[in-house]
Amino acid sequence: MGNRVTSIKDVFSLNEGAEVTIRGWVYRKRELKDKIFLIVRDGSGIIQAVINKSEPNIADIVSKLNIESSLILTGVVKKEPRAPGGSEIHVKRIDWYYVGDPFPINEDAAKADSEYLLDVRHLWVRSRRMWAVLRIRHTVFGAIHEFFRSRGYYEVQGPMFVSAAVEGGATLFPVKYFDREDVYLTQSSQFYLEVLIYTLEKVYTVAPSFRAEPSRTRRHLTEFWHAEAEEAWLQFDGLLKLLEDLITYIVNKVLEERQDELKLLGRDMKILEDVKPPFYRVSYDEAIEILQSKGLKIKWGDDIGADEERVLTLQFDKPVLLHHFPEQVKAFYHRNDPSRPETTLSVDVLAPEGYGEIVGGGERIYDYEELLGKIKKFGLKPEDYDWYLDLRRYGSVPHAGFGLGIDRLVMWVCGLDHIRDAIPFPRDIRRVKP
Ligand code: NSS
Repeated sequence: MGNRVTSIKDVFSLNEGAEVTIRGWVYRKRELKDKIFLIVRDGSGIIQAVINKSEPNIADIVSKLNIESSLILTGVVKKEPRAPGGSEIHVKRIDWYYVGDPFPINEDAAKADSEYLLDVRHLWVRSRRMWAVLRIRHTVFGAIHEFFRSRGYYEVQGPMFVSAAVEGGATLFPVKYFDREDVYLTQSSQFYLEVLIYTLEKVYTVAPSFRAEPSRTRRHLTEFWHAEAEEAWLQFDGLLKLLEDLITYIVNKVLEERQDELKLLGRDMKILEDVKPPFYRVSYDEAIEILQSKGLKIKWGDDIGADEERVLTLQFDKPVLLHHFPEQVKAFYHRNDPSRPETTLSVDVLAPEGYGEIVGGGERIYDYEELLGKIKKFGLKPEDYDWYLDLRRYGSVPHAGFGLGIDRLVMWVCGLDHIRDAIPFPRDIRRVKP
């Protein structure tokens, strides 16, 4: 194992005749009369390795190898236009190997059975598709941090154990917390970010959020990754621009770093290339009109759910800023628009192509009496929100913020059908394993 090892992706820039050592896993194996072809993968890519059966000591080992057996091999680079990537390795030596059991996933058969692939997720992550998604996801997380840090936001952390709902009681997860009965997993770090703007002004966090979502859908997890930001003095227009800039930044970063992965997933790149400010701005009122004109039974005051978002966003080739929702469809903390108090200074970002909501945000109520009144109007208990109300008692300022569902964003950027393929270990009502 002492030889210098080359990453597979770097082999393609070597000249014909160079000797290389690579290490990885058998991705495909094809045996002919006089040769064995292996496709070997490592963390960086795949390459074809050719074993000549006239070298029995090598061929004997290789014929024992299964899909996903691990190995280290040394050989000579040869240019071969028919091989993936244009080069292959003619194997001179197997330096180390681990045969293991026959791999239980037959990729082609498995595609039809998504439940099976979830059962063997700990093995399915080795597939080319998951490899591509995970690399894109890595770039998305990195881009989020770069964006906020380059604009002077401080990264902060809120607790995961909390004692009150941010987004309504229906999806709260109770936790067995010693002898207490009022402890839950957090639905959002928003209220803690609101606390922290009074010391740092501009804050963000990237953390899990939890929702007891009672049904399995294409876009709901019970545990999802949430990028949230909050900013003192930020008002509605500034918030909309911030969202356009953030999403544009992330998508550009993926286009810059992850062309190969997007191609492997068959993603329509044109849609991503067109993601630039300004996004479409559609008011709730306009959305209701569009939906009614499409024949949907919906009236002013109804919530716009997944089905409606799908109809709406199939009309658009760029993200949509859907704004000014009625008071009754948005959480209590949203500030009512002073010029039209039955609506709120709220915004959802909808991804195009039918994907729908990826962000929820808005201006927050900063006046003490106004917030207390709304808590009561929504039938909530002021004592559950005592410290949140306190923020309005000491030097309150106008402020705004949002939460971006990172798994939903990854799902859209990758063009996936289901959110559970956007995260390595998805959690839903039925599944907490592997
Ligand atoms: O409920 S949200 O719309 N808004 C909030 O939680 C605010 N408290 C965030 C804030 O302003 N700081 O959720 C925000 C986003 C939403 O747009 C989705 O993209 C995502 O979080 N989200 C989810 N993703 C996956 N699965 C589930 N169940 C889920 N729920 C929300």
